[in-house]
Order: sequence, then structure tokens, then C-alpha cells
Amino acid sequence: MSYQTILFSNEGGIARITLNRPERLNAFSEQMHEDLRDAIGRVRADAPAAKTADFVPAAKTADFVPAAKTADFVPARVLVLSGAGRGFCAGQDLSERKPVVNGEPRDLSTTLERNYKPLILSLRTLDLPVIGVVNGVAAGAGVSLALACDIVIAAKSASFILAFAKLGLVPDAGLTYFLPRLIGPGRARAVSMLGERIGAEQAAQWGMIWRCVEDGDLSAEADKLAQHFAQAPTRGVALTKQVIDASFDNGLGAQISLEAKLQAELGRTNDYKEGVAAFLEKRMAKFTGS
Ligand code: LHQ
Repeated sequence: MSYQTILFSNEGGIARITLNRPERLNAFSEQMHEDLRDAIGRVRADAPAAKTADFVPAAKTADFVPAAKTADFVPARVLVLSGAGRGFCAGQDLSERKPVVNGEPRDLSTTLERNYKPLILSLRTLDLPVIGVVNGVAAGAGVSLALACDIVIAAKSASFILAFAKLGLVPDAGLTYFLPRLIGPGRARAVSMLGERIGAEQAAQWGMIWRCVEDGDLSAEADKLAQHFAQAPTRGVALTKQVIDASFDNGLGAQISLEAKLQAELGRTNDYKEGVAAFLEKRMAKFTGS
């Protein structure tokens, strides 16, 4: 499947989306949102035990054609998201969002509701781990995109800029949800109000991202993670994602009950049986994601 603004592949259980507008540091255009909706919709449709949860995927589903499945087709068990060129994503393409349209101030909520909200929810509700590989600068909604991933690794030279402050805007596309939870409200307030560049090492020290690695090691480290998840007990990983997200809204009792409910489901999977058998037989487990 080929797209205008992203690169997409789905092989060996690993789906990869690379934002591909390097001349604009992969800033979001309307077309990119459309391409992302379609590609993530395909990954979702192919994922083992795919569920829609509370997310309604692509609005544009009329011409959605599921990928042709050959005999050796392996559904994606992990999604890797990265950027082409020297940037990860510079947020909204500002040349497409001039403040005045036909003499009237632009209503910025429209694109947030129509494009960014479904994008961020589609990643958070995807029943697969999403690895964000931050190869260079992430700014504005590009930071939101990175933090919507489950595991974020960044090159040492990468950075995060809450550019909203420089435009007189609030952080958006979920950033005010993710940031205080990841780094605490004190830091979240300061970095949001100042819009200063946060280096990848600092981001890792604060717990905003998982790891910061040498620039030359980024793609190998990302591949290692992707390979790990391509052979992991996929349903267990998906429900781990769900249960941790739910913990922000639940009290302790409700959270323990949710863990019990999800564990009941996982106790019936082939991967649980295989994990226990492999332990008892002192061998490596061969998980199938079922
Ligand atoms: C860009 C962009 C860009 C267009 C670099 N747009 N061209 C949601 C809903 C609705 C409306 C508003 O916003 C939002 C959410 C948001 O995301 S708001 C935040 C939008 N993003 C920004 O404000 C970041 C703007 N970019 C920058 O500040 C810099 O480009 C950074 C700090 C990211 C990188 O700086 P440099 O490394 O010095 O690169 P550069 O500035 O030279 O950029 C390279 C090219 O990319 C350049 O084009 P050119 O033709 O001059 O080579 C930039 O104009 C273009 N570019 N970001 N967001």
C-alpha cells in the first residue's frame, strides 16, 4: 500500500509507519491525517483479536479495502512509528492553518476534533504496542503524537518543543493529558508555558520517554524492540496497555477488579498455556499472539 505522505509496511508481524514530509520536518498536513487514518485502520483491522473499543476508526471507510492476505500473511503484533529525515514531526503544518480564513478567525477546534482526536485515540486504543522512534525534533502536536505511543525511544540529538507557547495556544492533541501524568504537573506547567526545547536525555530522566540512545544506535534499538513484540504474547501486552491507561480513572478497588477481569480473559489464551509450559519445561516460550 502506498501513500502520499507516509511510508507504510506490514511484514513479519511488524507494521511500520514513517511520517514522510522531511522537507517540512514531517509536519501534519490534511493529507497526512488522511493517510494515517487509513494505515492505522489497516493495522487495526489485521491485529489479532482486534476490537474497536470506544474508538470508531476512519471516517473515510467507504473505500477502505483490507490488505490482501496471502497464505503466509502475519498480522501485525507491533506498530513502529517514526519520521523520515532529520525530524520526527513538527506538529501542525502552519502553512495550512493560517489564522484568518475568508476574513474570519479560523476555528482551530475543527481540525483537532476531526483529525487529531481520532489519531491519538486510535493509537491509545490499538490492541498492539506502539513504539515511537523519535529520530529528531518533535514540536507541538508532534510531541503529542510521540507521547501517545506506548514506548518512546529517542536519539540523543532529538528534542521536544511545546511550540504552542510560542503561538499563544494551549498544548493540544492530548498533550495536557499525557504530560502531567508522565512528568508531574509542576514540570508540565513550566514546559508548556515556556515552550523551551527539552533534550532527549532530559526527557528520559524525567520519565517523559522510555529511553534515550546514541543517534547511531536508534534504528537497531528500535528494531530490537519491534522484534521482541513481534514474538510476544500480544493479547497480554494489549491488555497491559489497557489496564495501565484505566488506572488513571479508577480507584484501587475498581482497578484490582479490572485486573482480575482481564486476567480471566488472558488465562484462556494459548499464550498463557505456552508460557506456563515453557517455564515448567525450562525452554523458551513460543508465543503465537493467540
Ligand atoms: C514547517 C513546520 C510547521 C510548516 C517546520 N509547519 N512548516 C493544532 C491544530 C490547529 C492549529 C494549530 O496547531 C495545532 C497543534 C500544533 O502542532 S501547534 C505547533 C505547530 N508547530 C510549530 O509551531 C513548530 C514550528 N517549527 C519550528 O519551530 C521549527 O521548525 C523547529 C524548532 C521544529 C525546527 O527548527 P529548525 O531545525 O531550525 O528547522 P526549520 O525551522 O528550518 O524547518 C525546516 C523546514 O520545515 C522549514 O522550511 P523551509 O522551506 O524554510 O526550509 C520550515 O518552515 C518547515 N517547517 N515546522 N509546523
